[in-house]
Amino acid sequence: MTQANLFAALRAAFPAQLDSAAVETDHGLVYSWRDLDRASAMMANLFNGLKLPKGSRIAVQVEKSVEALMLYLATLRAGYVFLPLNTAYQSAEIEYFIGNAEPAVVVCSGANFAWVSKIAFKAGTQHVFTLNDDRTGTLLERASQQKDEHQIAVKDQDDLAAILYTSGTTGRSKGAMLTHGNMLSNAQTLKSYWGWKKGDVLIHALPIFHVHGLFVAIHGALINGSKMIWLAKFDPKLVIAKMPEATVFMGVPTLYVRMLSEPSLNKEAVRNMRLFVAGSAPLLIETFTEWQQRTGHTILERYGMSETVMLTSNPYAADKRHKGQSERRGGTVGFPLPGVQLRVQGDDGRSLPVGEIGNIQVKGPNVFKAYWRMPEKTKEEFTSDGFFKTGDVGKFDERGYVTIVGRSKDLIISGGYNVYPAEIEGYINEMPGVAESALVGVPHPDFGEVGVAVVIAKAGAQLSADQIIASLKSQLANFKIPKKCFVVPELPRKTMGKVQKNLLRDEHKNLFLA
Ligand code: MCA
Ligand code: AMP
Repeated sequence: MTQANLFAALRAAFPAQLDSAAVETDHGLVYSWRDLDRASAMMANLFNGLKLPKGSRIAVQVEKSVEALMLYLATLRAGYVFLPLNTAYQSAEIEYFIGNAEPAVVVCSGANFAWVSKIAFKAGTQHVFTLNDDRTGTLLERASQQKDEHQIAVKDQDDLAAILYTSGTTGRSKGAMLTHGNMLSNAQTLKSYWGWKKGDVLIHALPIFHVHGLFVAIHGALINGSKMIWLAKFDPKLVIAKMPEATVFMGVPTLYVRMLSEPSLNKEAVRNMRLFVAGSAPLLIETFTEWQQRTGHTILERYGMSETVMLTSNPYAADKRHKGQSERRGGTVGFPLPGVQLRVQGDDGRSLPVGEIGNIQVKGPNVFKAYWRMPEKTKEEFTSDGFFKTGDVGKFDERGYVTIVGRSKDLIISGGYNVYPAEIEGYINEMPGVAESALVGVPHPDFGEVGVAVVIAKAGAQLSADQIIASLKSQLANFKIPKKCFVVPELPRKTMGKVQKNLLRDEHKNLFLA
């Protein structure tokens, strides 16, 4: 078997000068490439010493730190499966993920150890470690006793590297199983498509539990041997202040909106920057244009999913496949990446001509293997000829650019995080006195889109919108909480009884706009 471990490829790209800086933090700490290598080796040796079964999942819910990055690398290196979890998730959410994935190892922050370990041990997890963002925790204590050399586990390209949970329109979250081959092929494609070059420095300001921050940004820098300026949290002033030392930035649209509100964002601040990438949610044309005017840079928008990593991108330079076009067109997500097949189909399964709007389907080395332990769901989401149904709706234009015009899946993307109405409605419907509810996404100047809940009371019941929100807050991750809740006598319906969410969206569309 040839070595297809993603870590082996990343490690091979480390610069020869291992003592040079690989990561610099906002606290002034500098980690060398040798530090990344040694620490990931020590953690990998710790995991190997635990004699975990093949394919073991390592579930991680920790604050962002360089040690958390090392933990990700160690998991790949030792050949186990990384399962990142949003730090905002509360106990019911964590209980579901741990129960479903049955990880052999769970790593959490010391502050959450009591409740997380209880859930983990109940689910049969053998090992629970802690890792804090101040370089403390039992994971580091135990790893420090290990050897700092480690033989990278040999992996096939089809072997699992990570599971990313993503919700569906109905039912519980599904774990998208991504392989070493999925991620390596995507990282290599992006390295060349985005023109990564010697001397590039990335500002990393995204969370590291989703595809954008964990894969696109980290793999992009590491596979190019590029230094990262590592910010624990996004802070617009700090990012702008760091720009003169950097060349590449990646962010969800909200980050660009927030930076545009800073007077310090100007051409002088971005003088050394080479590339600004946006994705995870639609970038408004206003943001695209304002950014161009203020900085002289054209944001490169791309499109991806947890199940597929990156799918399309606006060109960085002339794209030979498309008559040498190099224009980054606002409002589009660019061309299918090299190696990715993307088609637009009608509901009847017919491939649609240029300009017609339909369902986006994709195929390629980047597309995930299956949903974790959900063969039926996996089957439903693929066509008979092997294309994955993205649930996004879009079109091609005559020049080959893809535009996403909407989604067939009931999903709200708020500040780059996905909120599934079905999940929130499920919680609201469980509350005493609630007959029914509907959650819709409406435009928001900061988050792009936010959820608004519309709730019907049972006959004779008195409901308070504030109490509904308070009750949700006690159970769910904060970004999922509707920004507004209305208790109303009835919901608009079609003749068949289906709630007309488009009418609710329309009714509330100006709620957060000036
Ligand atoms: C925070 N809040 C939010 C969100 N974030 N509300 C709605 N949507 C959000 N995204 C609320 C909190 O509930 C809280 O409300 C208040 O804002 C302050 O919380 P805090 O954590 O301090 O907020 P923040 O630090 O300002 O965070 C905003 C953020 C963050 C920086 C935009 O949401 C973020 O990092 N987003 C990026 C997500 C991301 O990486 N997505 C990539 C997914 P209260 O005070 O009422 O409790 S990967 C993906 O989609 C794919 C595949 C792709 O294509 O990339
Ligand atoms: P997830 O897999 O949960 O991270 O979310 C993936 C979804 O994010 C996609 O199916 C799209 O709906 C959306 N998405 C990602 N990038 C873009 C983009 N550039 N424009 C519009 N939607 C996007």
